[in-house]
Amino acid sequence: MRRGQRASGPRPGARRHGGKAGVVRKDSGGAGRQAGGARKGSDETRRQAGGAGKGSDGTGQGAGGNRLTGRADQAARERRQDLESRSGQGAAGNRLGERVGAAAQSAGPAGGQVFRSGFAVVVGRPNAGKSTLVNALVGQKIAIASDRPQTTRHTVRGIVNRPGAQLVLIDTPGLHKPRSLLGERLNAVVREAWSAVDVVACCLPADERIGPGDRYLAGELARLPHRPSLVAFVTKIDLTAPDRLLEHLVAVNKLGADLGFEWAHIVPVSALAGVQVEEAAAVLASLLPPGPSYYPDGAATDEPDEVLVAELIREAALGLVRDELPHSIAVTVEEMGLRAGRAADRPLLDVYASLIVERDSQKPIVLGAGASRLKEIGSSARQQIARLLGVPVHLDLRVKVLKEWQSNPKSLNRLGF
Ligand SMILES: Nc1nc2c(ncn2[C@@H]2O[C@H](COP(=O)(O)OP(=O)(O)OP(=O)(O)O)[C@@H](O)[C@H]2O)c(=O)[nH]1
Ligand SMILES: [Mg+2]
Repeated sequence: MRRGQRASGPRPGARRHGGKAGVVRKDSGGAGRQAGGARKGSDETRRQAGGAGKGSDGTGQGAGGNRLTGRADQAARERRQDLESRSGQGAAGNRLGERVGAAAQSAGPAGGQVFRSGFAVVVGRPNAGKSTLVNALVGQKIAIASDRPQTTRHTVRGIVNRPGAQLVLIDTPGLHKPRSLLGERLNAVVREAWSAVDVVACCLPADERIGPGDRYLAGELARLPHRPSLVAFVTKIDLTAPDRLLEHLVAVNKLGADLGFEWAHIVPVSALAGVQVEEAAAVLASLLPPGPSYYPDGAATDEPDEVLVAELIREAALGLVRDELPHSIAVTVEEMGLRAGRAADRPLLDVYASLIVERDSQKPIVLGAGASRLKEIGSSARQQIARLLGVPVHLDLRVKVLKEWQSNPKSLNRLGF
């Protein structure tokens, strides 16, 4: 992937959710539809990309509100320019031409070879290593990961460019037995995401036996009417001995056979140790149909910055709380922008965010003694955000209670679920 490029975000068929600037939005609905739409062909794709670019900015912050994130370290300058443009200090520019140009550029066969492109959804039960693998495949962190189950709560698209192919990966929440309305909605997000993709990659961690959750999930995959290619990724292989891994591979193969299908590939991989990641990308790319690039080269994701920022704050919080609390935490970014009146070489990004819990009793836990835990969360998140956006950050983080939000349809809607 070319480093340093950042561009605006084409989302073929993308739907922008309304709401005020920076509030976490969920885009789950877009994924399946996007994939479905994109398969209609390049003209349609370009038309849709144009539509998404022109009229989609629900943030009210200009064209920069929804764009592709390049490598954090080298994209800093561009990001800053973009932030400046959003703060009224420059022009956002028309990136639609750039997108369509990129799509047109790679629409034809490269060097006589057929160019492949398409969508692959990454599924699996919670904690299976989906997001970590997606980050490894994309080559940068676009999705948060933690050892707390159900870390991922919306689909995240990551773009993997390889010679001769562009793969759009869709990370999903872990499919699980729901215990709340949130859980039901997360499962619906997964089912919608896999409903119209070319490939479904099912993560089955090597350090855990195939369980009822895996069988349930694989059973659903076997019955998908549009018959995507099914790939098994045996994740976290660094955690198992070779003989145990062999046993697991046999069990994965049997899982398909018992359900009447054969995996197109079974790929052992370790995203953390960087083992077989390239092979995993190659396998997915090989299963894509011929087609044009949907995103410009160098693009890594189309997550809006506000969403990435909210997720980084949630990730920092997940690392510092225990038991049931991770499930109860949501984060919204209320406002985000470069502080006015700063010297050009000393920019500062103000982020106003809320860390939301479900019960009054949870508030003091998140705060910690003398608000020490909240400070720790804020400090850790601030560093991550500054790294991602390439600009120093002032983070104003408050704790709010939104009673039983996981089970309240109105609260869930408000939070973008
Ligand atoms: N040792 C090892 N740990 C891994 C690997 N991949 C993921 N993990 C760890 O497994 C945990 C879960 O990883 P995630 O990527 O968040 O898993 P997920 O499937 O996205 O989880 P949900 O979003 O909750 O469904 C984290 O603590 C990761 O660091 C790997 O290859 N090796
Ligand atoms: Mg995840």
